[in-house]
Amino acid sequence: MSKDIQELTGQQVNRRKVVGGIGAAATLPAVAAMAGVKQHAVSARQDDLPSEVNSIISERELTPEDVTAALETFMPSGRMDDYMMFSSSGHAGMVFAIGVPSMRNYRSIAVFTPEPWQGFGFSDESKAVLEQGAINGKVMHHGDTHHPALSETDGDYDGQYLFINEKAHGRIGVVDLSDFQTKQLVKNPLLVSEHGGCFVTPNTEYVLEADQYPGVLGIGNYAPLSEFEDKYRGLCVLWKFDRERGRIVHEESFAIETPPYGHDLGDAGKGACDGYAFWNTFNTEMAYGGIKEGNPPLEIGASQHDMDLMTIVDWKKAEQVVADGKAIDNMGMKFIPMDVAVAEGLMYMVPEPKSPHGVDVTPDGNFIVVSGKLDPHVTIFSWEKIKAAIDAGGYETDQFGVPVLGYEDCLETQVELGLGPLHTQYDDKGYAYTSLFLDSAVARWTVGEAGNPDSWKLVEKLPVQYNVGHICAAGGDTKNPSGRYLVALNKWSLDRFPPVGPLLPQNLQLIDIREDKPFRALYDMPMGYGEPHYAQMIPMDRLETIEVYPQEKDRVGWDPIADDWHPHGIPAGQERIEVDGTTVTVYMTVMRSHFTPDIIEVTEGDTVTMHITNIENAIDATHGFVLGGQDISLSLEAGETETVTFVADTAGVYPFYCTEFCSALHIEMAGYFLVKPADA
Ligand code: CUK
Ligand code: CUA
Repeated sequence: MSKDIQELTGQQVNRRKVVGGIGAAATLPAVAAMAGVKQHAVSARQDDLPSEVNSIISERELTPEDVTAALETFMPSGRMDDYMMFSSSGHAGMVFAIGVPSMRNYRSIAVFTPEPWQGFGFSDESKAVLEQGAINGKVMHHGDTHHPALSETDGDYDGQYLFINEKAHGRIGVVDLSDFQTKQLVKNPLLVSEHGGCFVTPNTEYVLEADQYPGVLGIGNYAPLSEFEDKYRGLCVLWKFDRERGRIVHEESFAIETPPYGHDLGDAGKGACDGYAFWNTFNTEMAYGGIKEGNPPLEIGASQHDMDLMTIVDWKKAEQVVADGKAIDNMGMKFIPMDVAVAEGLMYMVPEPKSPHGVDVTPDGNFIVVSGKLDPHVTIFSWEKIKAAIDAGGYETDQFGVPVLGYEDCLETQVELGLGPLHTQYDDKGYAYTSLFLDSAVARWTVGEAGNPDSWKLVEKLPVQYNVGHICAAGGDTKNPSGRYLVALNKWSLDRFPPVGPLLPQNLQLIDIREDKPFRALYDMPMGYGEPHYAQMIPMDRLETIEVYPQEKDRVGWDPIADDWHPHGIPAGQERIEVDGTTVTVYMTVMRSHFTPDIIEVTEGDTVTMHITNIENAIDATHGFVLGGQDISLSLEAGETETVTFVADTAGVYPFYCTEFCSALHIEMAGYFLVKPADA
């Protein structure tokens, strides 16, 4: 390790150049201003740094690459990251908000599952959100989140909303990014599980998803597997988003019936192909397993054909078909039957290499890039050619009568990248990046020009650790990606981290994709939740969040889920307990460091409703409320009102207390909930 620290750390070199340029008499703040860093960042005595840094370098046996990677990702306390990445949490049904490049997890956002710190799923208001996602009346306590989708305006992330799909139950969650709060779940009534989503149209007119495994449409409807071809069907779903209200409108959403093929990932058209949506379709063999019945296992049965089919939906035309009253009602969902979709010319298919996974439209919308898990190429379709093939007419059809365009007619070119290509993202330098699951690598390749096959080229590959699924670049699926960082979301992490038993973390790796810098991994972020699948990254300055909930003179108590004043929010002085027979209603306020009232006495068997308002207006003045034995854990942010309703079913003495260390007297922020025996 003889390398001089000045060669190792660009920042250090810069700073010294600045010092030299302005003379030795420069003050530290002046140096800091010229170097573009905050004053606190240079408050250490500069002369001490090199030897101290050198000793850390030799102690830890760091290479020059390690040191620059450390500096690239280091955020001094109080310094903001450049980007926020919203990652799926996987089975936990949440979203994580992670800073890039520091790769620190700033927030979890409960979406599909109860989460005690946020109090999500414990208040009446948030329980009602979880109930929106109930299946057959049952509220689910897990959710398999896959694909977060940021809302877009004119094809760019606008920082207003985040949607995320849930594969196990075919649900979409709507998160408001002004307060990072889940406001709504929607459940498709036609199928239990879904996958091909969510992604948004360029102005977030619709949030799109599709089935993964076909079924009998209409949850609860039955047909044996022997009637798979006749009775089972797939779906492409367009959920209408009302941006003013910030909610999906079920009544204006619709589903399009498809053959019983599996759909995998999809993408909305933009630019040249705005108005269309694309879904990969696998298992055109319509295999359904049956190992004991003498059939091949599903994965073999579903891989017989050399080609599967990409589904193309003209959603603007579909919207018109619905407006013209040609959709029918199916279990409360507007529904375009397959024959109507074909007759109206809003659904087409194109053959594609078998077992496709990801489909990703290029930033300009001129090309559609498809990756097949069993094909070492990415296959690039030309939108111009697809459009020409659609306009030409005279189609072949599949056995369900859906038009199938000619593969060669639509193909632009193929690029051989390696084994197991899955998902593609783009940057602003004309590169595409594709994850290679089997190679455990990320490929960088050039997005070329129409009619010039030589312009499409593999540039380089970077090993990642290991078994990469999705990758995420800033704005990587938008019209305007930005090209500094890429995150690989890896499934396996053996040999990366200390032993934690047989269930290992997932590994998110931060990769430098600047053109003039080595293409390399900068940081490993183990994630003790799985499996995250996909993430989207937005410049930090596009997020505009509130700091406390709205308050007015004499008015306090906001319901974040209703986005309105809570009907039972109260200011200080109006706290009370109302008793009406066996019904007890408590109007409580909280502020540092007490609950008012702090003694509540009821009779065994009473139904108790508590409306609790945090009357603080200081940033970060959150109080918690737990009441043992009743499964109650609330998080009350400044200005918020929440309600809990329960039956005081067991006599006894139950302390309640605040769960956030809110003040020096936080431990004393407590009260007694007394339940008198009914016969006392
Ligand atoms: S699927 Cu998971 S790695 Cu749901 Cu996006 Cu490809
Ligand atoms: Cu309020 Cu601790």
